[in-house]
Amino acid sequence: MQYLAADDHEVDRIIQNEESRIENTLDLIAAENHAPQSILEAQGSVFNLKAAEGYPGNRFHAGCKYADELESLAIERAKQLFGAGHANVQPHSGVSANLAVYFSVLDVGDRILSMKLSHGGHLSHGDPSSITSKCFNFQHYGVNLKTELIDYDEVRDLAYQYKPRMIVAGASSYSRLIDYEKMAEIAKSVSAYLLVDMAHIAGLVAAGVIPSPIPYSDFVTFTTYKTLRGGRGGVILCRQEHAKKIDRTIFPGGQGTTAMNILAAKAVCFKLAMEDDFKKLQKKTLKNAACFASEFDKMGYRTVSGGTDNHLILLDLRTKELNGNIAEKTLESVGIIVNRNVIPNDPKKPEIASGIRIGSPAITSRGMCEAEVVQIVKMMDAAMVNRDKAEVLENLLEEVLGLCKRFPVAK
Ligand code: DSN
Repeated sequence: MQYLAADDHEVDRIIQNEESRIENTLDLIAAENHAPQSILEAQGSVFNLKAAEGYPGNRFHAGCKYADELESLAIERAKQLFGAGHANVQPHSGVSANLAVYFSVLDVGDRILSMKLSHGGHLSHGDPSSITSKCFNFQHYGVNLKTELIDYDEVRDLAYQYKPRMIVAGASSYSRLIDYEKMAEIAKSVSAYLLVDMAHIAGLVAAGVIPSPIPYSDFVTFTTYKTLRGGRGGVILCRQEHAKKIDRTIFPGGQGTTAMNILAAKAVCFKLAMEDDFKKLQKKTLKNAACFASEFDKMGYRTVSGGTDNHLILLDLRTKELNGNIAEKTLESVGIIVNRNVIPNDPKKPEIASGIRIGSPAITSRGMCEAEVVQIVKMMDAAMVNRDKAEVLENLLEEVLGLCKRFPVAK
């Protein structure tokens, strides 16, 4: 990046430091991944500068010949990858995508039934702190506190009592598969739309290694930078019958010019996700997550719901007399990056939290397999147990660096 270094050495230095941090730490944040360099190149391309309001063939700016070609390609690839009737690839984020779905077919104040954030849902599923809850009337379902699985009887009972106009399925810290067929049946029985937010698991769905929500849902939203490995941004898939409403709610409803450079990266991401290597990667992502669960289990940790079917596990640290905040900071000090996370019915506030969320996507993208997961779990345990012993932590930091050097981030 020689031009940046010449124009602004401070920003250049910060970016280089970030690159080095990524290279020399183990990223276990379930919502992150290492995107191929081609994605970053597309994001940093000249399309950054193109003003393009509207949709291919119907723009409000001239000079959109190639922007149209690019967006049409991204749309076709998204539809092909997921077998969807319609795709809108313009949302700037997952939250924008969810807001657009709500506003496309609902009226302000309408009732929506979704999973509560404290049991694994997402902010944009009507958390009181989110703008979504100020526009719509949310009621929440959670997990059964014994099994820590979604309680479909509760979902059904709430749907009958509450009569929502939309049901939202999908989560940001739920490690199990969701029964979309059951969710669709419940939604249909109360004449509600079904939205599935598959942001976390889009890569696993694209690769066909876990079931797809597409056949059962009216709307599916996702982001492209998590398991899908494609850089930042959101997407909406829907049945053809909702296409016009979705498109108009995104533009001119909620967004102006689209981010054509991000859209270029999305197109690349969808192409790469159709390749065999991507399928292999997603299979390994699942295997590595399962390995995290079984290794922590062997070491006496409690995994929420007893395991995982996807790319993440949620560890309940109460049995170790530890909280999420201390664990997150301790692990960061040895170069292992996780986020503290509430567990269902957590007695602690989110700033402290009783758990940590651990994801396998990024280390799997670095080529790590189960042998490395076993090593990482041992290092994590050693760090958490010896959190007050500076010498142990220093040695662990060296061990993490060694592992990072053996598995460089692929370009
Ligand atoms: N939704 C947030 C998470 O799961 O961490 C960020 O994408």
